[in-house]
Amino acid sequence: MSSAILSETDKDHPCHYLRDQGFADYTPEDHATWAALARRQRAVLRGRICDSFLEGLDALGISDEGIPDFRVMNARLRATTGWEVVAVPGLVPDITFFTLLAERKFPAGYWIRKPEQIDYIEEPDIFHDVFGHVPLIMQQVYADYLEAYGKAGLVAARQGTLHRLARLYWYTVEFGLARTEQGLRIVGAGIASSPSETVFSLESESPNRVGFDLGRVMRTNYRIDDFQETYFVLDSPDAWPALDLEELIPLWRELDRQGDLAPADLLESDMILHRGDGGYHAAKRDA
Ligand code: HBI
Ligand code: FE
Repeated sequence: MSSAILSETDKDHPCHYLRDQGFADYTPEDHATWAALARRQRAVLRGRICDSFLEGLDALGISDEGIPDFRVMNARLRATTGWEVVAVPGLVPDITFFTLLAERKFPAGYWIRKPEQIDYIEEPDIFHDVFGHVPLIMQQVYADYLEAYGKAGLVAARQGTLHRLARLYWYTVEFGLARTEQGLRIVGAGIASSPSETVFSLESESPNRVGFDLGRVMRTNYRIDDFQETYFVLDSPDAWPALDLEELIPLWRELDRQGDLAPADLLESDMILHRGDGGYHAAKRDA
């Protein structure tokens, strides 16, 4: 495997993080938590999520009934894009994460939040990781983007430019929007697994919505504690950027000269689809 830069004796090697999903161990309460989350999310996503996400859910058998079995999902995923979902206990180190993606393996938490944590969890659980992330991996262009992201991450880690890759992931895979003929649609898993951000990202006057630009995104800091102040918008739900290392490495050098941007900053050169009034975050600062 060309991307295998870690040996099994290295503490970050994926083998130290992989688990069995333990499908038989979920309780009826766990399945009921999934069912409640999935039903609520499907209802709010209607007319707001890109079509390929809903197609992916159905093709993978990710239902509103209960927690999906990775063995069933993986048979369909392998046959379609050559990916598989692997179970991990929580966040894995960056190098581990990139190594797995470069091998077309998506790490997903196997645990599910407790009923009292329905609306907020600190670390990604199976609902965020599987319902939010996995449907789009049935789409070839997205599957290729994630693999390229993993490979670029391994290079970025060696070059000290990890923060640029983390921003790219954040503003595309987690919080991306896309233009369609029917209007803006959600493509990001962080939005697609949150009922409140599903509505906020598309309908609030508060955040900026700016056309995606690779360099612009990799200069931009993000917030992890609240809704985003800026959402970046792909030209279409399959316009995932090509991550060519021959272009990325010089681009990172150029961005170092340009300096970073705050989450709400707008530039003359931005393609502004909506100039946010910033009302939501301003009200919170004044509170
Ligand atoms: N681990 N399980 C898991 N899931 C993630 O999304 C994840 C991770 N480790 C690192 C990470 N994300 C990000 O910091 C990288 O995109 C940079
Ligand atoms: Fe995520």
